[in-house]
Amino acid sequence: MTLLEGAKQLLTRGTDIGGRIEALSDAAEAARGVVDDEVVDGALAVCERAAGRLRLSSTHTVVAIAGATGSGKSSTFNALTGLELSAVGVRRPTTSWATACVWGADGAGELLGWLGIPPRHQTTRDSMLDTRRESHDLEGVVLLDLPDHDSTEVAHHLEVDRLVALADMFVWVLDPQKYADAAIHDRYLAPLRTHSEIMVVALNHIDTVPEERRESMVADVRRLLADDGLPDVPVIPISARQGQGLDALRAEIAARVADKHSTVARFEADLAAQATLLRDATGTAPGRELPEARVTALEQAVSEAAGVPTIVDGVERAARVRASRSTGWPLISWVSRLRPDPAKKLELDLGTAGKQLRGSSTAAPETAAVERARVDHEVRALVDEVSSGMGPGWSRAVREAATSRTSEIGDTLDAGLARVQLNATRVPAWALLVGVLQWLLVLGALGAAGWTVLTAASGTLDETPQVAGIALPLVLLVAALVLGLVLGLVCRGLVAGTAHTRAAKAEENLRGVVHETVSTLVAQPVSAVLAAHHRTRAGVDKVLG
Ligand SMILES: Nc1nc2c(ncn2[C@@H]2O[C@H](COP(=O)(O)OP(=O)(O)OP(=O)(O)O)[C@@H](O)[C@H]2O)c(=O)[nH]1
Ligand SMILES: [Mg+2]
Repeated sequence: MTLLEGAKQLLTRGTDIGGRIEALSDAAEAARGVVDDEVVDGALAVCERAAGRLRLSSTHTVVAIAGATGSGKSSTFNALTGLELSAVGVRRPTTSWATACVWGADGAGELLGWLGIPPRHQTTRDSMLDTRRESHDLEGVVLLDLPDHDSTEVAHHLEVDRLVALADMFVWVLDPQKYADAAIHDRYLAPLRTHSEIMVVALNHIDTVPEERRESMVADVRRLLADDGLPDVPVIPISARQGQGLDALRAEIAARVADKHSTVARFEADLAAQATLLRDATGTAPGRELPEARVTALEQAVSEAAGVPTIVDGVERAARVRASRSTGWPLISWVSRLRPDPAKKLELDLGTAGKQLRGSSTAAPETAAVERARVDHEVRALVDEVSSGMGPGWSRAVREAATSRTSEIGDTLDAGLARVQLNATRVPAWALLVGVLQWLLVLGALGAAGWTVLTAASGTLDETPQVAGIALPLVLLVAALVLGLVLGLVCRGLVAGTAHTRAAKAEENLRGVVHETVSTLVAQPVSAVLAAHHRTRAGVDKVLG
């Protein structure tokens, strides 16, 4: 079964810790590579442990007895089990491997295997055969006698750390000599301040403390625990050797085992602690999406830097000039051919579009620098807005996502813009037709003019047919000229409309390229980081409620 399946199965057990395990592991996976590995790995390890433990016997509670060497852990263990299972030694440290005693063995095998306690270190108290009252109280307990955490034996504290991470509940055994040792407070008690619900402290060797000093010593232990952030942990003075306080300790353990809450409480506390670390690393920013206005502003800056408005202008001018040359009155439009062709300038503008952004434009270096600075400014504004309130890892990830490919913008635009069909110089069919008509009118005018001149020279102009009292050649001449002029004027509006449409279409296509480029090189990478941040945020919030 996978971790997640295990977690889901838990949901059916009527608790939502499974959902929280899933939420934290999803949050951690999403933060991988952004937040410190230590935090991510810590969170995933807890998820794995919690899912592993919660799949196993829920009728058993693992209670670990931990403390310094010689504090009397084994003595306490033996006193609680009523057996001499664990060696109590004079030579320190005595206990090297954890020993387990189980009250009620049904279903405990797998749990003990998961805890890594070999069978030779396991004992079962079958409460059915046991008539002692206290044995019933501890039904379902898996009591562990741990090695010390403070001897020079590295293997000992490795074993302690391993089992401290797995136990459902702790009995910390302190003794009058060493109860204030930094070793236990700094290394175990204070870091477990989120786990106070599953802790009991036993102040052992109380028989060696004069009666009148006991109370103040217990108060001193309470004060130290409060300093560790554990003000509510019960402190029970005991003597494992003489039996004082053992009933109270047993009752305390039994009470917690009875409410069956410890197992879940332990991992709830672990999940919350890891989620807090992850939240601290993630910052206060809520999950957010890429603000559209920022992307639009960036696209605008890139468009201008690439000279899109200039190109669009050029398209409009070129389209207008080409079409008016065709539709205008030939005798006038012919003059316009003497002026430079805007299409040539358009080609030039297109050629420099991407270069401007790459910084290799030779046309106007100052303008190019200003435009590039504007693009950089927009990228920075986007990064600032998006990453405000984020932890350093996430801010860095956003900045990297936004800037790592900005140097490619110039080349990508070049390639994209080159593919755009500007359609600036193609003269529309109707304009060609008008052009033909214009030339026919010119020919007509020339014919009429010739006729007029010839007949006038031979004095026969008056003999030609008359239209409203005017000689036909003259009428035809004037009609051809006027028609040509009027046609030219009428077509101007159409030409302007065509040029405008072409320019609008070109602008749409060019801006499409800019959009695509900005999207691929900036917006999408940033959005991916934001989506991961959102997942982490949501997971962490779910765990922390
Ligand atoms: N007077 C007195 N002696 C005790 C008490 N509890 C334990 N001892 C003695 O203290 C010594 C150490 O006890 P252990 O139970 O072996 O201590 P431990 O914590 O298991 O030690 P390690 O296994 O080395 O970590 C033994 O000699 C015990 O007899 C107590 O409450 N009073
Ligand atoms: Mg021992």
